[in-house]
Amino acid sequence: MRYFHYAIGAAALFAALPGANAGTLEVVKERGVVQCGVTTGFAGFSAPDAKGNWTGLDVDLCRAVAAAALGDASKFKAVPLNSQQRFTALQSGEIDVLARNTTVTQQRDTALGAIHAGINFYDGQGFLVSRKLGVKSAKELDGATVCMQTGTSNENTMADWARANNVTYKPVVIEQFNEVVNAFVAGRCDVFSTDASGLASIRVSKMQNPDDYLVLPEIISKEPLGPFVRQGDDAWLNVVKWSLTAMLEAEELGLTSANVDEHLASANPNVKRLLGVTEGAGKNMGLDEKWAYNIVKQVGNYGESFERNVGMQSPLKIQRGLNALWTKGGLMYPLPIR
Ligand SMILES: N[C@@H](CCC(=O)N[C@@H](CS)C(=O)NCC(=O)O)C(=O)O
Repeated sequence: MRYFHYAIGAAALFAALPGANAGTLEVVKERGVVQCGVTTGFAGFSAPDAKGNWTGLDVDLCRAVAAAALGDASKFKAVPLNSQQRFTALQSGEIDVLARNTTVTQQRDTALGAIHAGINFYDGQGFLVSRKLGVKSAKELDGATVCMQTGTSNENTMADWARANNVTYKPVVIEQFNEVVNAFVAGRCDVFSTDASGLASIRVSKMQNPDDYLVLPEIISKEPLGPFVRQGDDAWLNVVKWSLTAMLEAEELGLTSANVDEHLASANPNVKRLLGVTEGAGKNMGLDEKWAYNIVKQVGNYGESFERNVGMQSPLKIQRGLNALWTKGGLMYPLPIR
């Protein structure tokens, strides 16, 4: 609970300084680098590779923002943050954007002084168990010990679900991600509970034998994950929001990193506006007219990013599901760029 009081205190402090939150785009342009808050290492979403380069679905959002604001997707710095540290890092100005499997909740969007800039992954909370436990459904979890990470929405969701379903459990809540994983592997808890995407990631990247573990079929909540910025800086909020939109719109229009150059000659007015052939969208945000072209060319569209990082081309093998475009039965509905 101390975390929330401290965080709200920091938010109130920021609100007390007029204009203290404005001008992130100018600061970023001046600095030449986007400071992007990510996890301490969460395969598929944000993790360093063997060479220390950060990759993942969330990292692609950092890259897209850097491409839009600075014309170069490599001009971002990944700032690793655990679940507990992330909002204070945003409030203190240590990062410009938080792009880190963070659930959009009313409290975070209000009292915490943060504001979400879209949804880049629709998720829900689930359970990971060792097959040895012999459990096939969450309904059999009565009396279980449940590992969770401090400062996540997962703690509250678990408590609500258990109460509603008359399940008793013992929480084991640990601050550092690797320590929660180790506690689970060592059998200090029967269950690991977090976002289903996180469980898929933990299972394939952290368990020595992924097949010894099972993600239970129940999803107990809505966990819409998205990037956050500070409240009170609409210009910067727009840069992040429309960078994500551009990745989705590119997918809807069939533009990829491989074919975007051919599409510069397209007669489709939506393509022309997105790629800056028809000017305006860039100027509207104080960005170069090639802002979205640079995103698509250097990062790719949302579908490319999804498949390469968490989808069928990745070890996680997550289906598009809710994260498919609205034209394909999913929830991804990019707002019009015009
Ligand atoms: N979506 C949830 C959970 C996000 C979260 O922080 N998950 C943990 C996994 S248990 C994580 O990413 N840990 C990585 C780290 O702390 O570096 C939230 O926003 O609270």
